[in-house]
Amino acid sequence: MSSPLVEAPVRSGNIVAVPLPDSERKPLSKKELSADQPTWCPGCGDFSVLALYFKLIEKRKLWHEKITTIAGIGCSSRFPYFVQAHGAHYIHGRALPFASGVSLSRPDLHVFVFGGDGDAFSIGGNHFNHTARKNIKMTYVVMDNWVYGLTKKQTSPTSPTGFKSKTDVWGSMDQPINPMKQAISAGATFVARTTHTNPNHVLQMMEAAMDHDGFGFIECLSECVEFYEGAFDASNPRKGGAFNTVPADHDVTDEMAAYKIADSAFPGYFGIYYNVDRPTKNANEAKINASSQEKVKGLKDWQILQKNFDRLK
Ligand SMILES: Cc1ncc(C[n+]2csc(CCOP(=O)(O)OP(=O)(O)O)c2C)c(N)n1
Ligand code: SF4
Ligand SMILES: [Mg+2]
Repeated sequence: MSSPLVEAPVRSGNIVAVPLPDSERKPLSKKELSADQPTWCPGCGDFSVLALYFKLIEKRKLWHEKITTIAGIGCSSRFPYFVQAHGAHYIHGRALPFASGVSLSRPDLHVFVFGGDGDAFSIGGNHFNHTARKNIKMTYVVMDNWVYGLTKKQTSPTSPTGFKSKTDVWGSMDQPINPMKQAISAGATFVARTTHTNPNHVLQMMEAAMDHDGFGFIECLSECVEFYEGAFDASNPRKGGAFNTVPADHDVTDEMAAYKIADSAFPGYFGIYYNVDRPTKNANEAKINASSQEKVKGLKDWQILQKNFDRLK
C-alpha cells in the first residue's frame, strides 16, 4: 500500500513517516485500492459493488488508514480480500460483532461491512437485529442474491417460495424474510435498497449510508449468475423490468410509511426507505468513558490501577 509522505525526520536512527496533510493528498485510485484479482464468476453482481466501493473511497477522499472493510463468509464476503486496506474476513455470520468492536474502539474509522443474505439473515440473523437496535455506527451492505452462492445453491432466507435448490429439491416452502422490514423493525436508523445493475444508484446509497451517524443498512440486489440467473430481471429495465425509485413524497422519518413501501411486491422500490437520528451506542459509550476519565484526571496509569484494586478490598 503506498502512502504519500513528507520529509521523514530521523529520530534515534529510526525513520518516522509523516503523512501529508489531507488537503494535499490525491484521492486513492482503483489501482491503489485493488488487492487480489476477484475470484467471482464472470458476470457476478458482486463485481459491480466492489467497483463502486472503490469509487466511493476515491470520490470521498477516504484514506487507507481511515477505512476498514469487514465481512463474514460467502462469495460476497470475500470482499476484504480484494481491497487493499485494513479489514477482516471473519467467521460466517459474525462480521457484525467484529465490526461493532472496531467501530466502538476506533471512532475515527469508517467501518464498512459487506456480506450475503445467508451471512446476514441466517447464521448472522441475531447479530443483525442487535447491531441495528444498538445503532452502532457502520455501513452494512448486504449483497442479496437470494441463494447461498459459495456453497453452491442452497435455499437462503431471502429465496422466494418455490425456489428449487439442493436443500429444497421440490421448491422452497418457507416464507422468505423481507430484509427491509426486518431492518426497520430491528431498529436500524438508516435503511436503503439498491441493485447492482444501477451503479449510480449504488454509489448514491453508499454515500448516504456512510454519512449517516448510526447503523446504515443497504440491501443491494446482486445477481448470482451461476446459481440464480435472472433472479432480478424484473427490476432491470435492460431486461424488460422496472426500476422504481421510492415515491418523491415518501417521508423517510415515518416508520409506518417505510414498512408500507417495504411491503410492495418485487421489484418494489429503490432508494432510502428510512432515515432517522437516534443516539448511537458509540456516542453513549463515549459519554460514559469521558465522565469516568474525568474522575481519574491527572493520575498515572498505575495510580488508576491502584485505585481500582483499593476499591476491591
Ligand atoms: C459456521 C459455518 N456454517 C456454515 C458454513 C458454510 N457456508 C459458507 S458460506 C455459506 C452461505 C453463504 O451464503 P451467503 O451469505 O448468501 O453468501 P453468497 O455466497 O451467496 O454471497 C455457508 C452456509 C461456514 N463456512 N461456517
Ligand atoms: S457462485 Fe454466484 S455469488 Fe458466487 S461468485 Fe459465482 S456468481 Fe457470484
Ligand atoms: Mg447469498
